[in-house]
Amino acid sequence: FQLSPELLPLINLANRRSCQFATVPELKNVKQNALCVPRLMETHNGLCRVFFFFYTAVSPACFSISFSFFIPGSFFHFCGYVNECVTNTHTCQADERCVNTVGGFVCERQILCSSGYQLRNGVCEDVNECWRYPGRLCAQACDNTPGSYQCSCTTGFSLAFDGKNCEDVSECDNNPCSQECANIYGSYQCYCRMGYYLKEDGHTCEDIDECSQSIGNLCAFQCVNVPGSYKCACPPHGYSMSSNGRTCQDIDECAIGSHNCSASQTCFNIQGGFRCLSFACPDNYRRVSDIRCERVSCPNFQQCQTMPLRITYYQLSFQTNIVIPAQIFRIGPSPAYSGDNIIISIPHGNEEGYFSTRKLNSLTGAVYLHRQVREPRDFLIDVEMKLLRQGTFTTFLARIYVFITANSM
Ligand SMILES: [Ca+2]
Ligand SMILES: [Ca+2]
Ligand SMILES: [Ca+2]
Repeated sequence: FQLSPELLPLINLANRRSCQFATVPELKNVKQNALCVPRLMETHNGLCRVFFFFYTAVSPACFSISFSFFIPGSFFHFCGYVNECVTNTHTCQADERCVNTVGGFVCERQILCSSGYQLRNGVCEDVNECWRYPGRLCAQACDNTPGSYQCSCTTGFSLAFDGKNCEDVSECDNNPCSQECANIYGSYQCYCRMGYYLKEDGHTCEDIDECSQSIGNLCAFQCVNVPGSYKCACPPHGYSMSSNGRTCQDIDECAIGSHNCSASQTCFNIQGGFRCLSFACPDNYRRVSDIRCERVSCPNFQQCQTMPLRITYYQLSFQTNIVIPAQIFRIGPSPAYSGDNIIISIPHGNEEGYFSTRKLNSLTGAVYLHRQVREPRDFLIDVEMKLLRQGTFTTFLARIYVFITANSM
């Protein structure tokens, strides 16, 4: 048989690179293609199908083509196929890809995906670089974006210039703290100077009210809160601050001369103040010292026994927290002789009963404060001692100023 000439260009090209030829007779009437050998024969619906392979001149490869014909018979049926994509007989556009098929070809649209995209099922899909290269692209966080990705950093870090690494933010440069700031890796810490505390917002320093926080033992008298610290204060008059800054000490007005006592008065310093005392001697007495008056004369024996022979002034100062009963004064004859006996009493100044007397022995009497004096207060008590010596009474009077002052502070 003979191939029709119009078929020859179609089989002129091959798309196969190796062939194995069966030992079957040559078909010499296809000379133009150098060689054509049947490779395989099979029966098909009573037909014998022969596959021929043609060598081509242009390419040392084979092109398969099948012929079908009857045995015996005088005609054959051409049912081969041609690769239109190779023979450039396709009609695909320049941006389309020709795909050979049995009996024809299809044109596939050439889809070129831009970088960051990949073709999947005919569409360009974004590549998730963060999933594809986990932990390799970004130092901290990787965020996929359409067509690309973006590195990001957690709070406290900023993206470095390389777009990959994260650098600690120096937050303190922007003065976020109301007082002191310490930069730390990935964060920062505010802290406060002494006397301040950091509020819950972590940024603001607030003065510590030391006075309200301590249980009243910072200052002896009064605590005054000041920003960043506290101060102790003393009463406005009569006291000065001690060198320890906590306690108040009495000002000795008598010693420093800041009192206002007259020349005839005696200044007596007490806790928190001073007193101007007058030691006047009554009629019929003469002054024998700064604190003592002596009787000049007595008109009769009776009066000599009851009028004090001597009046002596004393000043005592106690604080309101004195533990009672407290022995505050002792009195006795001087000199004393055996056989002496005394009687002690408080004829004046004890109307409210704060004081009492007791005889310790025949020669000694004592004065007690036996009731608590709650507020600072001045007393002037007369303590009378009657001395019985050799059958005769002699009276002595101790005139005692008792100043109950505020507790030291
Ligand atoms: Ca930092
Ligand atoms: Ca304070
Ligand atoms: Ca004083």
